Amino acid sequence: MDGDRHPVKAIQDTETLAQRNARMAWWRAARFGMFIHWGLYSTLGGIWNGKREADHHSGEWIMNWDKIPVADYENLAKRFNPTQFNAEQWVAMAKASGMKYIIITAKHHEGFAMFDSKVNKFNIVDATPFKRDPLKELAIACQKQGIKLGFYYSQAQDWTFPGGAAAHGHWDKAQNGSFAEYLHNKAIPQIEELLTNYQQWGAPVEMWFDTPIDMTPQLAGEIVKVMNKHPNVIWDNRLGGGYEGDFLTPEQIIPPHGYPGQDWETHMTINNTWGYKSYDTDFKSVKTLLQDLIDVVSLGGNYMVNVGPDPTGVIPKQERDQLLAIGRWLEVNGDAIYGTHEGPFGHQPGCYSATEKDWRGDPLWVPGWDWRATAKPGKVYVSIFEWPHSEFSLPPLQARVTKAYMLADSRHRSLNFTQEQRSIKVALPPKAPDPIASVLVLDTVAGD
Ligand code: FHN
Repeated sequence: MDGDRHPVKAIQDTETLAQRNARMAWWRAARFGMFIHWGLYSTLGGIWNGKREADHHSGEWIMNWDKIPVADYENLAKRFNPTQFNAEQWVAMAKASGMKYIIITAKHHEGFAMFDSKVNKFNIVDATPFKRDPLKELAIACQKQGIKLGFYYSQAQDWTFPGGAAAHGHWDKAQNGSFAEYLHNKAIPQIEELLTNYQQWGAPVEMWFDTPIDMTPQLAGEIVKVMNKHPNVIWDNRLGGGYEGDFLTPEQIIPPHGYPGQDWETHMTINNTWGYKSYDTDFKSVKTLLQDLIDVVSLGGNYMVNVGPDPTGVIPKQERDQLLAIGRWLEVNGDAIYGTHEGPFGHQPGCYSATEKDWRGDPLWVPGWDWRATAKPGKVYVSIFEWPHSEFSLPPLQARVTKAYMLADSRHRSLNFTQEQRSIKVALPPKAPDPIASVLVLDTVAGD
């Protein structure tokens, strides 16, 4: 922590380890969350003036890519009427998918507030025919269904309010203004609204800041002052101004070795966009999503998968189907994920050999383990991706294994195993219980 350099000390600068562990406990146990990017951009679905955004352009950036004038963009609000939105259904879907928390965009870079804001009229209640506050409805539904709710807030970029930052620069004179005034007159008061208006329903548990363009230590410190009034609300590492927040945020990647000793969360799109694009059907398979979840948790991180609801308020069916399939796996195998941490064997991702070459002379691809391990006291969970045709062997373990069984076997029947100094060998059943990931459990006691 570089708390000495901060003009305003953040909770992370002053708390004890025990306090930090208590603050982070729910988040570390949760392991799997849902990101929701939903805003005015959803009404465009990636198409402006009949032209599709490039495949690598994310839907929520359409205003910036197409340099849409502020007045034209603001007009979109008049036709944003997501009458199919049903908070209960969204939350039930997240829950059935095994997700323990939801982070939704309260305001993305476009500057449109998806909540009832008294600070600025460019919001879903005042500027649209919909007139409802989805964040309030979600907060109520989340509380009822036992899911945690947090808010994404684009603190620096704001493409419709004068002075808001814009990556690649402003393109409309309506955007000209002072960044500090934008922060004082819009961002900070809206963050305060978000932190106080939903408290009665237990929200938010987390603030997710992003793209800290122009955030000086001084200006970030002003937001920290507000966050300090809500010490249990955790926040990510993208506030800016040198503040590290509570957790790292690898985006669209799984760091090959995790970040040992630190809290981190990989967040990932389900197709190639965060905000809805009507024509992006390049969805990741259930196998990829599920094995990524297991991979991330085996490295000690959280995994947050994004959905992009459409302008009517519906989460696209394919997104729902993929996630619900993961939920079905978690129903059987959730013990291998929730409340676990990285496994005891380290990690061996596939890589190109530094020394060996293939027949063409290119570096040889050395496959990593086709299993991943997670652990909690007295248990090691080995999620096997490729069912071995011969004996299954694991690296040595200091702890003594007392029993081996498949998690999917409701009777937890013991499997034969041997534990030697150099390896553990387990006689697995002939057929994999699951086509994507079958969990072998090792019960352990401290080694002699
Ligand atoms: O610009 C945003 C992007 O739209 C999206 O919200 C992602 C999620 O992490 N964050 C920014 C890019 O890093």
